[in-house]
Amino acid sequence: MPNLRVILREKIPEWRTELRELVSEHGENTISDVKLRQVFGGLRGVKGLLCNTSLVEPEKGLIVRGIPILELTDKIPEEIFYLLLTGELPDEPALARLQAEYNERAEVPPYVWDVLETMPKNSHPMVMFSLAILSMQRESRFKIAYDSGVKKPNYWESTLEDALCILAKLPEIAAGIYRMRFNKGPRIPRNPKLDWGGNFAHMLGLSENDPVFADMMRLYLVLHCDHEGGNVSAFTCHVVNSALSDLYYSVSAGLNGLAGPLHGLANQECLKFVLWILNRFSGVPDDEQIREECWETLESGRVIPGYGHAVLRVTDPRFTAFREFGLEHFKEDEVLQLVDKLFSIVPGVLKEQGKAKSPWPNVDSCSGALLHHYGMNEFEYYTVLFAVSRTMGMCAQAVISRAMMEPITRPKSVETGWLKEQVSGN
Ligand code: AMX
Repeated sequence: MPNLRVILREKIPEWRTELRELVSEHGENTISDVKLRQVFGGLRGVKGLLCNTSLVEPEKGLIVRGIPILELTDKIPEEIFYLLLTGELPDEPALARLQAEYNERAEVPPYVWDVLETMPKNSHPMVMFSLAILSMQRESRFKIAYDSGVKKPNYWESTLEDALCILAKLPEIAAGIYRMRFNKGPRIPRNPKLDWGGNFAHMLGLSENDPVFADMMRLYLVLHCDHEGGNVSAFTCHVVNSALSDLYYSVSAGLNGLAGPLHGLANQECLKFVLWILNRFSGVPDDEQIREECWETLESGRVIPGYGHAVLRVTDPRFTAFREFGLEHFKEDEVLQLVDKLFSIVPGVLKEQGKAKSPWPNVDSCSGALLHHYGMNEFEYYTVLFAVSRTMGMCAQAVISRAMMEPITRPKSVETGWLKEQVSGN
């Protein structure tokens, strides 16, 4: 059976040659200018990072290894991880092999549960998730390999091993946190016959009454897999891993960034906003009432959650995929109906306000409505679902960075005085 390592061992030398030739022939070419305002603007638009796993086109959205995300919605997460890593979708034997590799590594060390159980009962689920991953750092194969003197060209192999070990355990850890933190009863054992996403749905304990929940979970895990290299979580993971801190350190660090309200935590804010409106009007309000509600939010200095994006300038195709899933399976759901109404009203309001560069919905605008429909009402948990999925992207990016033998990340910072000097002649 083909194996990820074999495929990567074939591809990596070609990728290295391509990059080496590019740098040796054109290393001194300028490929990006930096405007002074970008220094104060979160480096938005500054092109200085390499990432081949995915691309976010302002007018098209997420493209994974050349394939638009809307063409991947029938795939399962394992296929996506394979695609992120290798640039190809796996055939059936390769997929079976990857699933077998996950199964071999799925057992969560008992001390992880001990760590989680001693945490304060009101700890945020993202803290628990990040800490659970960090607590397993002693398992790192990269650390062992590095300490035993493995050479730089081979770092990617033990990084891949760490990636597989982490990913294999995430569904059980994440589901265990859900059940522990929200008093859902004992943990549900893993079923090795199920796929990664199906198992996660099963261990959460929400799929028994409706098998469509597992399909929704697979879709969720596929849609959130990666979003190029410069977003907060991916970039954080990249920087930490570039210091050769292993993936347990780096993924945990990346997830701490994902936990921010402007990044992955936004999905919990979105559903709160929708439920708050529903509660206030005892149902779905009319268009005028929604418009007023949006203006009230803006005038009080708050953002409308689920709208706007740092890169995208169109409706996020991932929003489209979730909306279509919801409309296909439960179009009578009030929460979904309100999400849909907001979609027809918020962009007009944001355009009229004129601040947001994109008035269109992002992925978080709809995902909560789907989770809520299936009885997952614990908003605080939503970012953990995002995190399970996004770990695929962070891990794939790290394996490739190590394969490309990238050095430690260290951009140059400057002082305000230097900036003044630069512009003083203009
Ligand atoms: N509601 C109100 N104002 C908004 C807005 C929104 N949804 N989106 C952007 N703006 C405002 C910004 O706050 C900023 O105002 P300021 O000049 O007073 O600070 C101005 O418009 C310009 O911002 P921008 O360049 O369009 O966006 P950005 O790249 O700085 O930020 C994002 C992008 C996503 C943080 C922002 O659109 C936002 O806060 N949206 C709401 C929260 C959200 O949905 N986050 C999820 C993002 C996706 C993810 O990572 N999960």
